[in-house]
Amino acid sequence: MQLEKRAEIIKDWIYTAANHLKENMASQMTVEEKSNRKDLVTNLDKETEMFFREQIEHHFPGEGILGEEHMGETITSLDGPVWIIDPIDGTANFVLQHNHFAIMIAYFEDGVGQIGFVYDVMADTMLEAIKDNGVKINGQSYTLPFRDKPISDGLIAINSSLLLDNTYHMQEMVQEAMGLRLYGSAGLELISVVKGETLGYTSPHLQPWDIAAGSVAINELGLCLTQMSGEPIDFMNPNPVFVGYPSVYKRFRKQYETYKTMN
Ligand code: 2AM
Ligand code: CA
Ligand code: CA
Ligand code: CA
Repeated sequence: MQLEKRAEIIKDWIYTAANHLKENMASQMTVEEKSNRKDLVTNLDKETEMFFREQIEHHFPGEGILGEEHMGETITSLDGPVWIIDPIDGTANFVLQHNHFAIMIAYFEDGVGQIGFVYDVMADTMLEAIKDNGVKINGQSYTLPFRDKPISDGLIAINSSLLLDNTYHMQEMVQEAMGLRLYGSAGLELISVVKGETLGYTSPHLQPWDIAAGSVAINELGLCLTQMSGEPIDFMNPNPVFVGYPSVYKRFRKQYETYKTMN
């Protein structure tokens, strides 16, 4: 099936799932802790992942699925067709704010991102990317507002643990930038970079489902995204990540290379 056709099907699933979340988040939410009291999951995260898995198994039987909440079989390699799902990105925001969370779905073939959707549910912003076919926001073709800007001319986002521990002296990046913004959802951070609202984002431990969908848009637009070391993202394991416009990405990398042996 053509990627464009697949993308239309995925978009329908996402709107259906988003309506379910909006209808149920005020009254039907139960919250559990995962690894610690700040790492949450709700029944709605699990139901949403189950919904996507059922749709994939029905429409695309036999294709691999990697989902954050592990609601079914998982994959052992990225060979062939693979779906990477984050049913709710920004679960803490979902629980505490009922706002500022995203649904993210990526479709990969042999380890290469083909389709990526990041949907900011409450803002109703649908970021859609298809490899070699560009990026759309809410159905409109999207191009970057500028090719590049230095860190001194814009805002940046840094994961709060990197900032609090001042890992790689990351606070220096905040001093150089116009300011700091933290959204609490990797997906919304990536939308913000795509729109040019922030120039870069870094986080020490992003899972494949945190970046798979956004990576398709980032690549398509020619923005920079790698592990902190400069190695390509590993979509089977957690990654320390730098993403951004070229100058800010290079500035992050320089900071990392300067201070990596001191942390
Ligand atoms: P999540 O809400 O899907 O778990 C919050 O800073 C961002 O980091 C969110 O995108 C969140 O995704 C992600 N994240 C990854 N691992 C996390 C963890 N162990 N605890 C909380 N957030 C995590
Ligand atoms: Ca989570
Ligand atoms: Ca996530
Ligand atoms: Ca999640």
